[in-house]
Amino acid sequence: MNRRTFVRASAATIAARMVAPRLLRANALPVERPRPSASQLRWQRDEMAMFLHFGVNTFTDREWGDGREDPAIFAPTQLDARQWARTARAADFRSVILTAKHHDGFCLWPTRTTSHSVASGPFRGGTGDVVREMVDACRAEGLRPGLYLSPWDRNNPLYGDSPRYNDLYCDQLTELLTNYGPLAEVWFDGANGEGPNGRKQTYDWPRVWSLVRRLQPNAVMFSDAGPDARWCGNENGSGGEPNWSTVNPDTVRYPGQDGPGVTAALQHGDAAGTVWRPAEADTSIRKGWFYHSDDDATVRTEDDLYDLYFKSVGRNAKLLLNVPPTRGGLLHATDVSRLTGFRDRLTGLRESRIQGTARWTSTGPRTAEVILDLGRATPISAFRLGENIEEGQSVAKWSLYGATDAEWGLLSRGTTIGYARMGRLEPTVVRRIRLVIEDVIETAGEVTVAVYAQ
Ligand code: FUL
Repeated sequence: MNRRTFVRASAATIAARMVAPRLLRANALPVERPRPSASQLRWQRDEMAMFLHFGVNTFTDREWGDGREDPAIFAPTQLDARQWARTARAADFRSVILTAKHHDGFCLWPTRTTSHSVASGPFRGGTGDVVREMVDACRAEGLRPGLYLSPWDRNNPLYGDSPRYNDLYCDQLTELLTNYGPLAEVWFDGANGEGPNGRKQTYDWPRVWSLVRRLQPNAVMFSDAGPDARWCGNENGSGGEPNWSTVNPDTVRYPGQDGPGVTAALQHGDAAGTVWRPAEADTSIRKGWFYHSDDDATVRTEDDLYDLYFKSVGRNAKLLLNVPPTRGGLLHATDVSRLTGFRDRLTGLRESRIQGTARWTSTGPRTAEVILDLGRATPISAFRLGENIEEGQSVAKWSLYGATDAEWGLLSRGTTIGYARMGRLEPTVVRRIRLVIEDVIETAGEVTVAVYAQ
């Protein structure tokens, strides 16, 4: 191996390239390892998106409306989508996803498909369009908009009449996908409740996905079953350990699928998976997804948000953090100030990065080691590892050591790295850092290592 090819001269950034012959696990691996599309890459590098749950539930204090809500109750009087977008941007979010329709069926845009929408209420005198205001605000603030259209619809009489409801659902999607410019993400859950008289709705997911692909080829489609990004298997925002961005598409075939192995497949992905489908970790800044004044005391603290970043982005997932607008139509002052504190913590982390000199050694066909000399004994409290995922994901096992003199002490160890693997440490004084890559499943690209004082 030519060492020069593998070492990046930049200070605390260490690049290692390992050659892993296909021999050992060749039969378990696809010939071509999956890699992210340009959209998936951008989606992951965004790191954080903001979720906005807003609708009739905001006014009834429910989490799941039953579809019988009077559209007149949707009456935000101070709605300012620019405040949502400004808050998101200031806190380092790169996109915002709005509930265009939740399970109650109330549409936040003036759809032609039903009168159960903003057009039937007092908002902007019946001429308003929350989706339009959200996408315009995002673009004005340099953010990319995304939309969630619940497949479960407790209002629409066609729900449960499978082909007819599927037509209607695709009509709603078509409106959203054609009238609002480019969308970063289209978000689907698998909720599939009762229809009128207990009728069961069978969704046509292949049709839905091909419609989105055709009308918004650059949008990332999220659901349990992707096709572009997958649910991480819980609603507390934690990425799996391990967390592979590859999956076997036969394990979770449609959103809402239940059964043995589904949760584990969502959380961990599959090292031998044939499809690139990274995990998105969704959670709320409050107890509920919708705003309830009773939840004002449950807003995550900045410490909690900082931890959440390590558990999601720091475990190779994308963080989708819900921050629900109030009845007035604004993000609550408490949520905004917690987000500001969180952003300050992230900035502090990035600015506390400690520079050093890297030395790389290949120790075997599937192993490598990187030593980072910080030049002086200095306290560290966090680290970040990262693979160059443009080339796929490969690291399966690693250990991180620190030393002030000749003796190495274990700081942390883990399995996958992927886009990012971060950890917080008890403040430890070290002069040198050593990352040992103990196993890879395939040729790995660059592995970067950074350490931080805070
Ligand atoms: C779930 C829904 O049932 C919840 O209300 C919420 O929207 C969550 C993000 O997705 O499927």
